[in-house]
Amino acid sequence: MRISFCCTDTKAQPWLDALNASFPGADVQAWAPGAPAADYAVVWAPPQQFLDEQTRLKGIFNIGAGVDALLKLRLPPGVPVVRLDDAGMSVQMAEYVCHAVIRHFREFDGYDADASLGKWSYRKTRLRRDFPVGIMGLGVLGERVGRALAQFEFPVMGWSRSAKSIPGVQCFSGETGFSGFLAASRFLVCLLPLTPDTENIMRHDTLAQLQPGGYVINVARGNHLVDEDLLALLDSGHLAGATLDVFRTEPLPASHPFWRHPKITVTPHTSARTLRAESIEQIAGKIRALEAGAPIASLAGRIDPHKGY
Ligand code: NDP
Ligand code: OXD
Repeated sequence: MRISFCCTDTKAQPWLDALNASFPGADVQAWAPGAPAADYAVVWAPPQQFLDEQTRLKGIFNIGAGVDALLKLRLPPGVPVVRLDDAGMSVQMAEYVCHAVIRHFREFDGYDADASLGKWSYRKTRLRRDFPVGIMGLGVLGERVGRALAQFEFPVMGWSRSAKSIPGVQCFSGETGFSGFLAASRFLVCLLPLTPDTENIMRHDTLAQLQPGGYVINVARGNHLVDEDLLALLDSGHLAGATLDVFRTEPLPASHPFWRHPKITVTPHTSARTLRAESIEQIAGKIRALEAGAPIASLAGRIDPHKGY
């Protein structure tokens, strides 16, 4: 069995060592142009040439949850694409989003500013019911975030393509449910995959439907958000702030206004990192299952190319 590793912006050696340890006797290689075709590919944003050279792949394993970069490429026909299915990401995402929601709700930014002046002063208490949180995307990550926020007793709303039932989360679905979902939300958390249907979904006319004093948390992809529309709504006062982890261009260019905006917190695409040990364990388990004859349909995390996620 040959496994080819082709991951942009990722140090290959630790992954190769771990894959070799999982499959003693297999031929595990970092891809270089012209390398022999592999049975399985472990990828992150590979070049088109890598895919064009693969003539016998049985599976493509993406070492992230989002497959938007991969699905832009011409994939070998009929080869299943499998994403990471949690693999330690959902708890990180829950931490990140709960932290951002609580920091804004409890005005910890303001307390930090006061503390830097040596000032001991209280802010008015706020009511959770005035800060309902809407989560776009109720998949592996969105559902975990919703359950975590519900533990803190925030009113939590969720929106997905198909109808769902999640304890502690008021669920909306489909295009018909979207306006009601936005109008019921003050915080808006984006955990959608990037597809033609979801690109630019956070724009002036949608963000304007959030409750006054709205707060945007984008942890999905930069292309979900129209940057200028966010800035305009922050400057008009309709939105109170934003925490942004993902951007149209990454790294976020030094000249981008998000870096210096007083109401925007920027983090460098770090809300839920790929954890190597958990990811290899998951991928290796799926390769073993396929080699043992398991039907591809039985693998969790399989991408539906028609849906784009
Ligand atoms: P999933 O595929 O498990 O869930 C996607 C959710 O979005 C589903 O609930 C789906 O609905 C919903 N959805 C998709 N299209 C639409 C639509 N047109 N209208 C309404 N709802 C829609 O993805 P994950 O939860 O694992 O991950 C979400 C995204 O988070 C990833 O695609 C990736 O881009 C991003 N991400 C970011 C990270 C970071 O560090 N910033 C780390 C990991 C992921 P339904 O359930 O009905 O299909
Ligand atoms: C992912 C990511 O999709 O890191 O996993 O953004």
